[in-house]
Amino acid sequence: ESRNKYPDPSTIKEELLKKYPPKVAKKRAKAIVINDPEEIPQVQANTRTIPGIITQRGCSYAGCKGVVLGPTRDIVNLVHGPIGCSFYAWLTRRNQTRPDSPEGENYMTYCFSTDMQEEHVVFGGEKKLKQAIQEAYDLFHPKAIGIFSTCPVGLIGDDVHAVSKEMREKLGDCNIFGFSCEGYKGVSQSAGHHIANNQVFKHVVGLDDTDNGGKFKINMLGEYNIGGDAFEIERLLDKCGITLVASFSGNSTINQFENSHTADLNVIMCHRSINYMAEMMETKYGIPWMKVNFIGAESSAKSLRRIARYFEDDELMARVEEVIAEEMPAVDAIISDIYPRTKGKLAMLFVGGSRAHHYQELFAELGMETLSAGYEFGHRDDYEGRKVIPNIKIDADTKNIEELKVTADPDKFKPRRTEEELAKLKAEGLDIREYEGMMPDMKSGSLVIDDISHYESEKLIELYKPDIFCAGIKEKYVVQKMGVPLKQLHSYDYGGPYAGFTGAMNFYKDIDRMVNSRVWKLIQAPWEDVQSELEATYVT
Ligand code: CFM
Ligand code: HCA
Repeated sequence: ESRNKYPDPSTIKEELLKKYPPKVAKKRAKAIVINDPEEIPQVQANTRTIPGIITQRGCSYAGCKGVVLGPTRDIVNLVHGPIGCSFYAWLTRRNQTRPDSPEGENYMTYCFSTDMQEEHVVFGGEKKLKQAIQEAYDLFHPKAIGIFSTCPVGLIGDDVHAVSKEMREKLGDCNIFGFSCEGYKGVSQSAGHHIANNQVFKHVVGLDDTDNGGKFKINMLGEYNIGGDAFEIERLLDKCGITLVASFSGNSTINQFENSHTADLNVIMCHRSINYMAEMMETKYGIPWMKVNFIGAESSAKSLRRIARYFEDDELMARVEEVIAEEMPAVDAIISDIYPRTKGKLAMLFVGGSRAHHYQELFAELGMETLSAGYEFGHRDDYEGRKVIPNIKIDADTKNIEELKVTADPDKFKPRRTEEELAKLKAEGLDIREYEGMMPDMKSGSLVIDDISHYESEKLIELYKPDIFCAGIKEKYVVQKMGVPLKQLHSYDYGGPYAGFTGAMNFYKDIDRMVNSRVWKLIQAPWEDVQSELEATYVT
């Protein structure tokens, strides 16, 4: 067993905490747990980062503007704030887009901002915001404009919702809505996801009742088309004869959102960022939701089967089996070539709120083990699983959740599946409410670390020397200077898609190249050059 050559996990945990002042060590100890899949320990998550620790986290504005609304192509995303907030969020996420026609609207490449100056911070920026909305409207005549608040907006009290309403009424044919997603709200991107979900549900979902046909109609939630992942999933759904009504929000349009309540099932890829939408759509329109995972060939097959089972249609189930049988041989051929070179290698994943779990599957398919993993901003259910924490409630990050749960016309929107039908499906082996978190899938003794600090990652790498470390751009070059390759699981570096069967094959090849390149051995890690090491001590 490869992991035997390491000190036991409690010693490693002690090492990670040793340098911290006692109060910090006490807090961090709750976020570093030694996994036991049989008896899942409780992990501290979704709490405020300790000031002074270098976190990987981002802000609420990033979660709202960048993550959830960013990949929608025909909404003008206008940032109300100083230019830096726009500039540093401009095309930094690799969400791909493919407009329906060359003339099709696509505002993704633009950077819309009110360019707030000191004058607006002092005297108020609402007038400037109205001008910016008018200007965007005159230039592009978009179907919709979203307004995103940055920190100063909340501090000076500009009312983006009132401005949105006023301009919506004035312009008449443009849906305008605001997001109070000031960066400081909540403790991470996670609060921004929630705010985005609420406002899109309130102002957009349900506006277009058109039935566009299709026998098996689903929405794909929490899939943002990074590196073209959604295109690969769409290819598979298409092949199976499953109709995608809306995608939240990879390569999406505002009309998809408006029409999304006509679907029969919501399937969720990234539960962390979009569960609120799923819950609200179930309450208001009777659309059940179910967790899927298209990362990994086996998981993709399982997800397609789950969708087919939900519809209880023999033809669909047979078609899904055919598609899997068609796709798998190419995957198996690549695995058998690469496996001997990757087997037994060790990975560590510290990413976001879902990928640090999902990508463990892909590594497992290559015979690689994940020694340690954690989310930046996941919640306890993302770690411990829905089985362990049943009936998790939507967090009350935002106050208006009850008001959003107004019930739609019961004649038009009946539950797509009654409680009895769902119970029957469950008895037959499809529990649509079931999903695993990270920890039930990880080995006993693995270290699960929430909101890992920069110091902790360096120490972990020094102690474990993994064959690959997965994180983001802020970590990439620091880690590589230690002689360990870093795979960005946010942007996929320049690669992808990694979803579905084609994606899995792309991933295997990229990882093979990275972990087997000899270049890493030529780098001298800081701990190998004792001379240059400067011992630092924390102030207590
Ligand atoms: Fe969901 Fe995402 Fe992720 Fe996320 Fe993100 Fe992202 Fe991520 Mo970066 S929505 S939680 S807030 S899967 S942007 S596409 S890669 S941290 S693991
Ligand atoms: C965000 C976006 C991000 C950042 C990625 C990174 C992304 O959190 O605001 O740190 O490399 O996926 O683009 O998560």
